Amino acid sequence: MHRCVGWIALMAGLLAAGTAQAEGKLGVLDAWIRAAPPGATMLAGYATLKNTGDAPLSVLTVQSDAFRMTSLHETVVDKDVSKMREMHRLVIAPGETVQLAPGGKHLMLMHPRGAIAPGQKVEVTFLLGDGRRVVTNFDVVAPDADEAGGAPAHDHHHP
Ligand SMILES: [Cu+2]
Repeated sequence: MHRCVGWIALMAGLLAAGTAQAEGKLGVLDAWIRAAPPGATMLAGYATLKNTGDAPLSVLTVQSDAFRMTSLHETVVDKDVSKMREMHRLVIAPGETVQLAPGGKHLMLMHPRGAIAPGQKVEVTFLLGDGRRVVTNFDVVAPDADEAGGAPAHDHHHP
């Protein structure tokens, strides 16, 4: 009897351990950086982030050797005024997709170390809450190309 209970407890322990291994997996799609005029100090990056794993994942921030300062921003409208603020943790549920897009959440890329020209690829690393890093290449795209479909007139823009 007691041995039997112990066996069940052991099995339960193994099952719990199995569950603990569940983890979120970050997929980054359609990653691009909006090209800016030479000398621009603020650029923005956009992408579709998808959690393809079976547990929530959190993105803490981004890093790139191509810029001196990088962060995750979101745009909020407060009394008709569009403002940006830093996001310190972007949580993505299993199976969920989060769009980083003009006028919304974006990568804030400041003070490029060199020219960022259309056609170039820029490596960006996403830092996850559990310490993992996801390295992605972002395509630098000229604004004309991405706005062919007609972006909102009061699109979020950087000074
Ligand atoms: Cu911003």
